[in-house]
Amino acid sequence: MTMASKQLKFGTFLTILVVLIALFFRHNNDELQIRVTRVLHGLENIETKNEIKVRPKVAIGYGACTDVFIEAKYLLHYSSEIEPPEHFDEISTYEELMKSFAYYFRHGAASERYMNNEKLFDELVKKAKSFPSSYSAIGGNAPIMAMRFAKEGCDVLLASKMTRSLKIMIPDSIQIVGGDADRDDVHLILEYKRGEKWGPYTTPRANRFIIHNDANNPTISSLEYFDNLLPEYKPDLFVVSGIQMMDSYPFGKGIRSARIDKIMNQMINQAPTTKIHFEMASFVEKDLLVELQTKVLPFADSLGMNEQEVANLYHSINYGNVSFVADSTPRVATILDYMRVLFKLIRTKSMHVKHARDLTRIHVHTLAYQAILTVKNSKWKNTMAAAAKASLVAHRHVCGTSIIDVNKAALIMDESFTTSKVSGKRIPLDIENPVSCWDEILKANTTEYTVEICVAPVLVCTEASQTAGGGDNISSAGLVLQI
Ligand SMILES: *[C@@H]1O[C@H](CO)[C@@H](O)[C@H](O)[C@H]1NC(C)=O
Ligand SMILES: *[C@@H]1O[C@H](CO)[C@@H](O)[C@H](O)[C@H]1NC(C)=O
Ligand SMILES: CC(=O)N[C@H]1CO[C@H](CO)[C@@H](O)[C@@H]1O
Repeated sequence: MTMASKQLKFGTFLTILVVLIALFFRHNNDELQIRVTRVLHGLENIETKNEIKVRPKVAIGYGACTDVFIEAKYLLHYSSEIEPPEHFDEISTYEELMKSFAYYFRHGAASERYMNNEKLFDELVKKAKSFPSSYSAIGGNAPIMAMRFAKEGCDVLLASKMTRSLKIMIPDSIQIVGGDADRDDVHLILEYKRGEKWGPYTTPRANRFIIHNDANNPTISSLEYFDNLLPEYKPDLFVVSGIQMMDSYPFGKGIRSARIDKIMNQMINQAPTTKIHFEMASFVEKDLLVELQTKVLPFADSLGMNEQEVANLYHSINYGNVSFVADSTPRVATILDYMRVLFKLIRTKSMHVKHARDLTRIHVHTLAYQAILTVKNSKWKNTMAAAAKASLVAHRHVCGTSIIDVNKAALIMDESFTTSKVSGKRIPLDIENPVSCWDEILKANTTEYTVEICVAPVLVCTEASQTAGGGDNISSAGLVLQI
């Protein structure tokens, strides 16, 4: 055999091998796409079977801001001088900003921090706005939740103090109370994509780091407007959010405590027919977390939070310490165990609290799945549909589309999951009926409660266009089918 024909043979062999490998991957890809398509249809079936019938009334507090979005890498340039990464409760210098950003970025953990240096903050906002890719939108938990509820057909009352120019960005169907601000609070949202590199760090998921220098939001200035209106409006659902803006409170802890007392009273004063939901957020101050536990959590029927916030609440209630970052892609078993412990602890602690409500719902949203726990035969209906809807909205929001393209969707939840790290059973993900629900008995002190737990896989958006506000859209989407 000549050298040339040997090479030819080897060449042919190589070609065949490449073709085979390609076929194998294509086959695998096709199979993956079929899976994604089936899960999508399964979720959509459950979602549409349960459309909202009457026009529920929803009241949402508190606050608003202008969100300025910028890709983090444009604004922050890594330098080895910032090592090591470090967490700061509040940020006062550029160096602290870089250290904090690195701290959260390497874990892909969402964070929201107060910057007490107004001059630096304004400079950063100005610089961010100078990039053509930067854009602004209305932000804050309350307005985003309000807009989602309105989009889903609810009648909405929103408590926010904002400028007239910001009010214009809110649909007319939403009634806003809270007065006019001279200047809107700005939140600078530094976004990054999954797998992005920053210096030596690679982030495991798309997320955002938010800095702000709020003057209005921390005072919850719109609260009093609700005192006058709510008794008349009689909402079906009252949502409490935006309290994390009091973290690193600039006006003194005594004043803050008095404001939180007012929030507590506002919750207590609602009619029993009004369901109350509290939306958690990124809290880092221990004192504020303690106040949340005594003055807010006992008076809510429902709690909503992400994977970071559930870990933080668990550590703060269980051990009294704060968790700044947690696994950004936790196993289902870990999250469900947190939810069980939180349910038991909050129920037990609330037993002797005057005017306390019975916690009957916990929703945790993560990148890969939605988990909702409700007490059976409580005021919350359609838990399975709510999990499906939350999951679909998670994709729609992050991809910025209302029609899901299976080419931009990935299923990252495993083919089966365990329900608990302690004594869980294994549940396979059924792609035709993707939302898994089951009943469990949970014991809080000596009382037994039957709860329903539903887990829905998220079709993760592989081309993230927006992560901020995701949690708000998702939480509202889950609530809307349950009220
Ligand atoms: C809080 O304390 C507990 C008990 O000492 C410990 O197991 C846990 O890791 C701590 N959590 C954080 C976030 O520091
Ligand atoms: C737990 O139950 C016991 C026995 O019924 C009771 O004495 C105790 O006060 C309860 N603890 C709480 C926090 O409710
Ligand atoms: C996908 C989606 O509907 N996202 C929405 C999240 O909420 C904001 C505020 O309501 C909307 O602008 C987004 O369109």
